[in-house]
Amino acid sequence: MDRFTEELEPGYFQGFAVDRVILDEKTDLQHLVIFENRLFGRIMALDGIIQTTEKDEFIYHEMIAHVPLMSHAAPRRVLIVGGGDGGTLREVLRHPDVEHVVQVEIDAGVIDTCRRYFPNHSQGAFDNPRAEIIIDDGFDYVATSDQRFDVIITDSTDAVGPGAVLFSRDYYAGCRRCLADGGVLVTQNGVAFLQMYEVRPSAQYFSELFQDAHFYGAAVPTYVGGIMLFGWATDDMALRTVSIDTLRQRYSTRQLVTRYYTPDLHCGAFALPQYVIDGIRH
Ligand code: AG3
Repeated sequence: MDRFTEELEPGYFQGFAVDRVILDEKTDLQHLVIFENRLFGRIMALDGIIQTTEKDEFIYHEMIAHVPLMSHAAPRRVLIVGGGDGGTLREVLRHPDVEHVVQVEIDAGVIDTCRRYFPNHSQGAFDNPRAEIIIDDGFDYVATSDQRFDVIITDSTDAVGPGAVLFSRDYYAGCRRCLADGGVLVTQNGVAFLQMYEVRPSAQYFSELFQDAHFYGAAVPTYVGGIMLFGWATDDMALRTVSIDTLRQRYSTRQLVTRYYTPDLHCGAFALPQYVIDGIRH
């Protein structure tokens, strides 16, 4: 293999030079490939779709974690569904108020492999005493758990394979029952321009189940095709409009150090292009 080609949507490709294949294996659930590229460092793909790279992972992980956690005045309990590379867990644990994080990942093979080949993603987070790792189906977990969380983050693959159920109405309803008062759900919702078919049903379900249903965006180079969207669902209308001064205050009190996220960007990320607004209108 001298070139890795990702074809997220038929008819449009992105390609990477493969400078070295590091791993090519089947986990119990998915086809996992890791290779080295001169621009992006190590890259991991699951079932042919790029999940994370060493160079640009900070954008996605900071935005999926800090937007909900900074919106919340005191996030103590956090649930991560998926996120087997550990990047989201690493960012969540930066918040000093966080006392307990439950991470439910369906594929133990992804965690084991990423601990070894992407140590800078987790940076020891899996061994943090505040973290509890459960190998299970996130769909079942939110349907049955008696735990309640201030923030729930779905750090999933796209809506194919084992991740598909994490885009269902029943899953979102499960998340809602696991949210504490004033809690918020944030989800990985795909690249807007290419995957509106993935965004639209989520928008519909969020609006049926939650008082405030919206999305925010970030530009992640390897999730090619324009901005990617994160879903936002909560019954607390105030969370999305926390003032920039409050965010700046929290940023400094919590002593966050980030490379993409800023309080200004946090506010701006909720401003969506008109084609997205039209696409999620119900
Ligand atoms: N999961 C997000 C994968 C996005 C897939 N690609 C796409 N839609 N272009 C990433 C997991 C990182 N922890």
